[in-house]
Amino acid sequence: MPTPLEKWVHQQAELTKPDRIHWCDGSEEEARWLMKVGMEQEKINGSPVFYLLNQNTWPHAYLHRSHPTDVARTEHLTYVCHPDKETAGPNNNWMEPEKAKKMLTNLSNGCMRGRIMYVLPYMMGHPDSPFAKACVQITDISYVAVSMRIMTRMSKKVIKKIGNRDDFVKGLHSVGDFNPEKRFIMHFPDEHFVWSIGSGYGGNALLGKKCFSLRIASWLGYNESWLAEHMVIMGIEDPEGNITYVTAAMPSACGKTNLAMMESALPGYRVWTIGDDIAWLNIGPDGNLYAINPEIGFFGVAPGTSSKTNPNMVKTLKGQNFYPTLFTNTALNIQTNEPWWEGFDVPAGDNMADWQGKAWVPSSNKPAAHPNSRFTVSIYNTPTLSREFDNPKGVPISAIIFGGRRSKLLPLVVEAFSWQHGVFIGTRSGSETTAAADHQVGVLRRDPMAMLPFCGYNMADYFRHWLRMGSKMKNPPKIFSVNWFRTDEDGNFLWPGFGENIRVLKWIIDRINNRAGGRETPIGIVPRPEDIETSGIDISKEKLEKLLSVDTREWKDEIQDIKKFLDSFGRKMPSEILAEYQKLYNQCV
Ligand code: SAT
Ligand code: MN
Repeated sequence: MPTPLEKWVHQQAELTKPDRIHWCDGSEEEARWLMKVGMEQEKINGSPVFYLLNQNTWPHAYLHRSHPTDVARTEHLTYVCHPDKETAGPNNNWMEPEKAKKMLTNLSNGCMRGRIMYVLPYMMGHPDSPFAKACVQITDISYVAVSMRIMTRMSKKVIKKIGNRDDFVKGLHSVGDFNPEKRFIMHFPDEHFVWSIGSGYGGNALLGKKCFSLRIASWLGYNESWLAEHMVIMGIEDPEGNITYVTAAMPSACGKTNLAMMESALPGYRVWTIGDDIAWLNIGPDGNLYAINPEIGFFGVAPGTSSKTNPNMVKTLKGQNFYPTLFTNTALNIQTNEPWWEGFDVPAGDNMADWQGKAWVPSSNKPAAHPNSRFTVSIYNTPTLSREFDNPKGVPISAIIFGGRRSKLLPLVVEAFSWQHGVFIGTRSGSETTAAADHQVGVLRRDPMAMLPFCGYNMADYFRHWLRMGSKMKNPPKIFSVNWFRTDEDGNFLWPGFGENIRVLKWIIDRINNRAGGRETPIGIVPRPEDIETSGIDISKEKLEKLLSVDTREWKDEIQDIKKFLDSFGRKMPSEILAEYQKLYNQCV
């Protein structure tokens, strides 16, 4: 008798018609074979899937060039197919599930002809963790199979674990013909199923990542009393050796990965990395909140990564573990056969190829690496990896931080008055756009909890779920907001950022331990200049005062904009959030 898993794989093969099926076991030998298939057999746009890079300077590194139209997540083609539109909410594209499946069945008919179907059994979370989930993804390209092996715990043991069960997490992926017109990323939350066609890019194709671990997992969390969040998890060690664990949610281009691996500028303090993208948060038997990172790799943005901005990531990328390290759409120094991107440690060479493999010179007025070029690398290479990383129970969380890029208005750091006030801060948080993405620069986009593109159900219900979670915990974490990006009148950053951010984290952990002062303002508790450790840093008192100032007159426009945003979720918006809004309004207007 075939198992439900075997039956499911067989059905997908009947539809997609691959030349053959390969069940992956996650071994090193298999990874070597996958790289070979990608270098010698499979093609994208007539070119190989992988190129071997300089193995002396970049051990186990390979370059991948995507299809030129396939360089980022495609949010407008991403759907969450709940039975009714209201459950998906105004924050998601929605299609009636049967209609979506009919359309995808047509697009998938024969889409794997001439290709290998890879069956990838993997866990999100440590296999011994009560919070881990057994998953299987099907794909038809070596790049995705290898990337999943780096990002998740892929092993044939998962097949045993699934056994005769039918409720495993399912993902069906095909690159199709890379046609952006026929590209869809469809989620069926009640079936734990993601169906994706037409793209090989990270979040569109590595279905364990944003698709399952955030969109579908957030829906599971809503129904099962836990949270799936777009958050960094890190431990902060103080000079006495105590480690405080915190999570932080930030939209892209706010330095989330750099924060997770920060090299502290304050002597005696260290940051330990647990995750840079996704946190699953569960209430433990002791009533405290615990976090696990369901992933085991980084899928990070290359441009701007250097020994100055993130020395630990550079060490990670050059690490010796056997897990191939992939560079996607970076430039290539043809002379040295090394990857290169804007902002890296060394200048561009004389003989360069851009991300599409075309000749490039520094005077070309386009960047050589794609602005969203990426690396995929094992977290086990990280010099700052926390020793709790593989702890199946996770780490106890003492603070939750919401970050954003705001040139005005928001102080360097604010502590919420309460859990409810903190949820309001998360709800109204957002970030100004940067030049890295191709939209207008400096426009504020609200992105509650940095989850707007990733919440797999109605966000008003999600806010209610957050409020409910707070009341279930014995000691809910304190909630903070941070903003490293406040500028002066001339547009210069007031705060040096990077390793100096530890000074802000120090205030946060001192607040948790009742060791630091602060002053009450209408928007929360803000440190006074003397509450921030400034030994060994050259920052004027005026600058620090400006960084920590709250001017209620400036908040008038902001308050109107917050109201407009809250209203966009309609009558489902929880009254507790509206009450917090009203308090802010009364104090500022
Ligand atoms: O594609 S990912 O979601 O993994 C990365 C990103 O585009 O934000
Ligand atoms: Mn992310």
